[in-house]
Amino acid sequence: MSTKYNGFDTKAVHAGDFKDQFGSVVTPIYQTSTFEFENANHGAQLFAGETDGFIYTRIGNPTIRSLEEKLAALENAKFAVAFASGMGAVSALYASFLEQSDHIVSTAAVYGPSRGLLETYFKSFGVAATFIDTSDPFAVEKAINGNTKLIYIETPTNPTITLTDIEQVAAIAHQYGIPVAVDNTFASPVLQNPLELGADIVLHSLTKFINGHADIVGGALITNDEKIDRKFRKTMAYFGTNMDPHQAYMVYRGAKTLSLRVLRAQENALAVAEFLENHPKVGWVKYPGLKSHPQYDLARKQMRGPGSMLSFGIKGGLNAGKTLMNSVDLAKLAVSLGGVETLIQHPASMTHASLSKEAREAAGITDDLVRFSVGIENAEDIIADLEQALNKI
Ligand code: LCS
Repeated sequence: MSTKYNGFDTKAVHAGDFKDQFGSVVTPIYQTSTFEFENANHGAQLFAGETDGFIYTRIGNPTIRSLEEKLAALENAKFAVAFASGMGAVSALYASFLEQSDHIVSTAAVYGPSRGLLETYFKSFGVAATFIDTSDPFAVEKAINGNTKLIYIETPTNPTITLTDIEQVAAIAHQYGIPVAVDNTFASPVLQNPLELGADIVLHSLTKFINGHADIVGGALITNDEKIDRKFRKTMAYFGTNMDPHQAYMVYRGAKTLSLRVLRAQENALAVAEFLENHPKVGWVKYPGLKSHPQYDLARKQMRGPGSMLSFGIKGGLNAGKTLMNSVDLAKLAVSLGGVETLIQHPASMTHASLSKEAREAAGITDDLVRFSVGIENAEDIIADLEQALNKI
């Protein structure tokens, strides 16, 4: 594709495509673990990095490269590395930046395992971590010490839907020469591009919006910095957290409709959030598209839309929430998010159960919090389902 066509949807459909000898319109799955060298010299040149090409699928593969090019294009970035899962990307991010005695500052309400990994394995390797409410940029500055090597924020957070001002955190971090990585999974590149707001690295769980069909897991790290990209690729190859070609093909295919899905789900989410906010059995609703969200203005500043993830609390706490989750019919009681189907789950007993109750409460993950990932079904059906389930409480 010529670089003169630069619209988001054009890139979603075409970026990463290449012409093969048969004129395939769709990027094929190169289902091969290894690649034949033309001769001994060619093999040596590939290993020395003196010529472009493929050696072995753990290190690189044409289908995976196509996906990486598409992902980089969607974040207006130069480089992307695809991983076996979002957690594969998270672990490669940590392993690329953190050595013994180093320190990381992160959002208290990050995805549970992103925090759990630091509190277990990386702690035992001698890496210290401070978890704070990064929605207060000054708290970030206070948490920085002489050993801080990475600031890792998630915005909006899973599941508290709290925002962090990426521009402000990046400005503070860069005064101390510290890189900033942003988990952009909840917003997707349709609604937010952290690199353009000053971040150095973007992380995605591709399992969510980018693939969008709840049929594959995957992850990515995206950057404009070639040295950082090389580090990620090396970490991926050593740890073996690479994606496989079939997985890459699936994500490549799903990503073509990314903005159609995200915008439709967002339209539905606003209708659902308004319905919930006006329902007498609902205690509170957290959705960046509602004026009641404490960071409504920040959402308008750094996001192109509020997305389709929301959390809410039912009056009557966990038991009432359990009745709701057991009574929904159209919405599925399942973890994960960002797919075409509406999902409901309870973070305190599911996705964030690995955190202590104190850590959960400090991060705002209360026992009554229900997380709702709004799909692309008809809004009136999603609302009718919630209404009948709320009537059972
Ligand atoms: N980052 C965020 C914000 C996530 O929500 C998840 C997964 C990950 C990273 C990890 O990605 P994965 O390895 O699963 O591709 N979030 C999940 C959730 O909320 N429910 O199930 C998985």
